[in-house]
Amino acid sequence: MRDAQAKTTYLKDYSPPAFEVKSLDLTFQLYEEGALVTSCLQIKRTEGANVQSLYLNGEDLELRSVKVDGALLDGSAFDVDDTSLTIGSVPVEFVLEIETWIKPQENKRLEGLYKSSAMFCTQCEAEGFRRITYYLDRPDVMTVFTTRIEADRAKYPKLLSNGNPIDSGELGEGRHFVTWHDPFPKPCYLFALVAGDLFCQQATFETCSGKCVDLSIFVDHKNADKCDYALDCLKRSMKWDEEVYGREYDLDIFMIVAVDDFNMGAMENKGLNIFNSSCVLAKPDAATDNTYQRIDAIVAHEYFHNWSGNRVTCRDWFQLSLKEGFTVFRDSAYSADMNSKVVKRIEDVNILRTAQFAEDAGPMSHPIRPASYMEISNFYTLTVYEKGAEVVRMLHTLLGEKIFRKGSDLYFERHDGEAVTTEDFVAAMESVSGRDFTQFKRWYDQGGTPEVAVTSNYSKAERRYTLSFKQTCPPTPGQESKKPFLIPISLGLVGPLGEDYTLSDTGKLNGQIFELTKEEDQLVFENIDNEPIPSLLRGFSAPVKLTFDYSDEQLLFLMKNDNDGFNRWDAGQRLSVRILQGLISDCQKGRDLSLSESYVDAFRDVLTDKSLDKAMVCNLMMLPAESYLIQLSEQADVESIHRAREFVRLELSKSLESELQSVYLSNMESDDEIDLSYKGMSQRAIKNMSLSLLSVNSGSFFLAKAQEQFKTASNMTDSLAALSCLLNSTERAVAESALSDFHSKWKLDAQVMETWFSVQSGNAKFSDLSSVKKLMELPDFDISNPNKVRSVIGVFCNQNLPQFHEKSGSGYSFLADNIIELDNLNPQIASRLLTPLTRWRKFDDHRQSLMIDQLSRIFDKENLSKDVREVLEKTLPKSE
Ligand code: B3K
Ligand code: ZN
Repeated sequence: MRDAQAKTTYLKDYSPPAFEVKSLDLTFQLYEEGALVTSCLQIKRTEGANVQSLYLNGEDLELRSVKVDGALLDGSAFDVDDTSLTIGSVPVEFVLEIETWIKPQENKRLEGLYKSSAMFCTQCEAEGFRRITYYLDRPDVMTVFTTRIEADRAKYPKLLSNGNPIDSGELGEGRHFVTWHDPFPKPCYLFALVAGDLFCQQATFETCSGKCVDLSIFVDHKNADKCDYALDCLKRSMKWDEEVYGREYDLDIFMIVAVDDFNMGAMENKGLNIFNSSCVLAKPDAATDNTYQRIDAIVAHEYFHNWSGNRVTCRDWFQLSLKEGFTVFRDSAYSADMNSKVVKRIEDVNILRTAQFAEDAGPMSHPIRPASYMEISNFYTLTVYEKGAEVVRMLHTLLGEKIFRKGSDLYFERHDGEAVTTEDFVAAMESVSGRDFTQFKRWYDQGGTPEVAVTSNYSKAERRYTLSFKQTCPPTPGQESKKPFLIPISLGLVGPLGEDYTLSDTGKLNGQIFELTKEEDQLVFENIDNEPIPSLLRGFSAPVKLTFDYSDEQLLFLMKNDNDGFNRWDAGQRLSVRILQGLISDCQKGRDLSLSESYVDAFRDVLTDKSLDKAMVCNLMMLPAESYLIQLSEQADVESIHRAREFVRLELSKSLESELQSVYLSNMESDDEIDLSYKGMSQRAIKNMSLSLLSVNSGSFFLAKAQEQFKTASNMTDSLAALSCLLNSTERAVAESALSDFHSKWKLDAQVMETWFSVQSGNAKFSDLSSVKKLMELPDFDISNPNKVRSVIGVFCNQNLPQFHEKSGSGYSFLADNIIELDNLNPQIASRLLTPLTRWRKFDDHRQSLMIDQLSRIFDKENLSKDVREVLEKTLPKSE
């Protein structure tokens, strides 16, 4: 409904809590028809707070009783509405007891306490705890939790919560209880409860001070053989955090639970992490190498939160990037250490540039610390996470490894047990370095992607080379003009033999880093005998768009010779973008398409360069994604973008056929035992990249090899890669039969079925909208399961771009239909799914109006959730 207004929360309105909770005792009585929650709080008014009444958050709760200091309150002593319970006049210090009845079985939002298959589980971040009981649901209210869980023993033999078990026993009538106590004060968003019939795999870890920690992974019995890898990851992360950050684990036990219905990847609840099954369960025949790497990164991420998030938490949700940006920075460094630094950097930047830059340029654009929100769930974004990590990374670059570590030590020490702000984080870095980061902090509050235009001037006579820099930042919602940022630009000057010139100190350089602080500045290099090629923003030292007018030859040179691995890749990307943009324009003008020989040769060189890391070869061979090309277009022509990119792939496939075939053959594994090391994964990656490129041309070598690989693969990476290639085959029957074989083999494995769905829905050659609709009619699909929604609808709308943007607008109305349906079930998922429609400004007038029509249709829905409403209000043209 268009009239109801959602309430906006502003950072500037923050005020500290008027009450503190000294302890919280929770009792959960779990039944098949619902759960009775009794919460007993010791409350004390904050010194100096001038407030008589106690305001508590609560949603979808049935209030049974309220007692103050043991006395039952009658209805006149409190007010209760859809979102709160206010108790009129309370003493300075008192005991509050509240009983609520909730219905986890009916909770499809997957926030608060809900049922996933046969188990009870929780998700409280950001504001889910208020769906369990009335409480001060804000992260700066921290307390010690004691949780008693009662349930039927046969159905729920495992009863878990945060901290340590301190009591357990029988209750009669087949029921039992377990009581947990968490000694570390925490905000309620870190509370967790799990009850179910679960298999448990255990291991131990000895911490640096010699403490033995029991590690447990709880999963559905059918997944008992999928726990080993995550346990290994957990041990590796625990060790890494001790070695790199000096952080030791603090409780005696650490538990992970896998659940099938989960809104995101995982959740860092204190001592009891809850994971989406797809981000924790793996065995070689059922999980791809990408899944293995994702599991490693997410297990590490959630574990690292124990310090960056739990021990030191956020004062309010505007500070979300304090824990998320920092923790992504930490997990990314961990993955880089486990695999390859350069390859990890390329992967991170690729996501940032294709997806986060698009977010920065769209209607939902916000700084990493937003100034306001209507629904905080809408701010778990690439900006807060990935750009947030880039901002921490810049501090690391500016300070260097050692001082940064001193800063993080100080931050943890200074704020242990506190709920703090991003200012506190930067202040710790200032304290240890003596630097003033006032200007740097603009990164937290100014949104949008800064642009840095670089030009050069060389005087042979004076042997002088000058680089001129100019920074700007486009307007973003609510921020018309921006002040200059502090941008660390790592650079090198590359000589004719590929060597780096020694950069003489110009007074503005800190080693290889130039700190651009003004709108315009220059660097002057003396004694330069030959005009160098600048290698700029090495390692992508700042999240900016940097332009320099390179010639094709210079890019080809850097691609081969730059000493910075990241910039070798980036030179290739710049060149590919230029070539693709030319081809897109040729498509639009109806011209014949052609590719220069030197460009194809560059790919040939990469493919046959035995000195290169194989994963690096895959990245160098990768063309910029269609979504990246859309983002770079003034007005995106999806069909031409798709055609141009497919043309390049076809030409490469034809021209490099024999090289691709020999790379494929020489990287086939002989061993039956799968090698899950980085080397093993890189070898499979280069082999499957070759097969995939060969599939574009669909020759007989490809067809034979793909079919054979599909039949004989002993691991999911190879099996899925072959299947995905077979979908490109010109013979549809071949593809159909492979899909059906795969389905028969894996139909009982939910995680594998997700990949079976997405490999189809994302393939523009194989699937159009009607095939995707058919997938949704299969019994394997379930609209209330977020993973299935993402793997079919999400993948179709975000990856199968030619079909989604098909000009009748059928893709848009399909997405709108599903959002309308999902909004009643799970608003977070509905809101997230909206993203592709919010980008309507990028497309032609015809598509723009079709997309706006669908957005308006969603807006007209009765009882629209806050989540979707906020996105629509910010996205629809203002005249609406
Ligand atoms: N902190 C959680 C995300 C919670 C999202 C709530 N809508 C996972 C993570 O970033 O580790
Ligand atoms: Zn996180």
